[in-house]
Amino acid sequence: MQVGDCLKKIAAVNDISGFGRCSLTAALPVISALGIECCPLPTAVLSNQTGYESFHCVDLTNDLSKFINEWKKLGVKFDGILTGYIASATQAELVSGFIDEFATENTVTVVDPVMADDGQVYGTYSKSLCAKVAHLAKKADIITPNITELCILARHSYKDLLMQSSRPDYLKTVENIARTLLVGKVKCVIVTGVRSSNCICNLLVEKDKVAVSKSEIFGGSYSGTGDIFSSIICAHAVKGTSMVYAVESATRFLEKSIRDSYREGTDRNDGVNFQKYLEMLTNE
Ligand code: PXL
Repeated sequence: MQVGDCLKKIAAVNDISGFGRCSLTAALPVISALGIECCPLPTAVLSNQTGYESFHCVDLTNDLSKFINEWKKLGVKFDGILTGYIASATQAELVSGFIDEFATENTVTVVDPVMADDGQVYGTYSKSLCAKVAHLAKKADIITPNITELCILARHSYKDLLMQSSRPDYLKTVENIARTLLVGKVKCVIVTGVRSSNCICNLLVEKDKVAVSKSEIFGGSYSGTGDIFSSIICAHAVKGTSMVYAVESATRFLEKSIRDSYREGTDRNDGVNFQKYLEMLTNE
């Protein structure tokens, strides 16, 4: 490292949940393992993520601007901004303002439009919050929706899309839907968890590029995998790594973590055993 070089920084706007290995409990170790400082801007504090039968949530909407104001006083700059779970529609507006204020032309903004999974909108996401998240996604350089979130953002029927999932041109159909989101600032759409012919794919779609990273399927979906994925993507984007490599790296890391959790019989709500594999990221 040259004198004057300092560690790059990502502002991670997300909740912190005591259990579920998602949001900030995933972003902090993963981004740090990739050699980047992760600065958390917490949107809420939860006993555990909302997929469990019961949870307690302290919504930090009323404190968010105070945190942001202190960061303004510090004069901090970020190489990346990564957003995830948002606790209220008002908060989505504050996060949007945060991006306006802190994203310079050299900042990579990654919006993970957390809203839904497996065709179901999360219980804590109202219609107006989903609309605000869709608006926030327009401010990103990179977005990382799962299939359900892709359908919400592109106003496409999830049911219709799922009915086509056994067709040979399914990935092409998903690609075409993702392409409709390449507007304005958005240069890259990465659709996660696309099930196609006995494997699960992450599909990278850019103006002149498409790439697929395939992975074996182990069980159903696990909490936090989207957060681990977007954290790896944001860290690599900040490092200037090619997105094709970044998606492949995130896919391999998650495949190992998910396989380990599946073999152990981990409950889906508890997230995946990613801790054992962080070394894969520190060596990158
Ligand atoms: O991983 C997405 C996520 C993040 N944060 C909280 C959640 C979820 C998904 O359920 O409940 C609190």
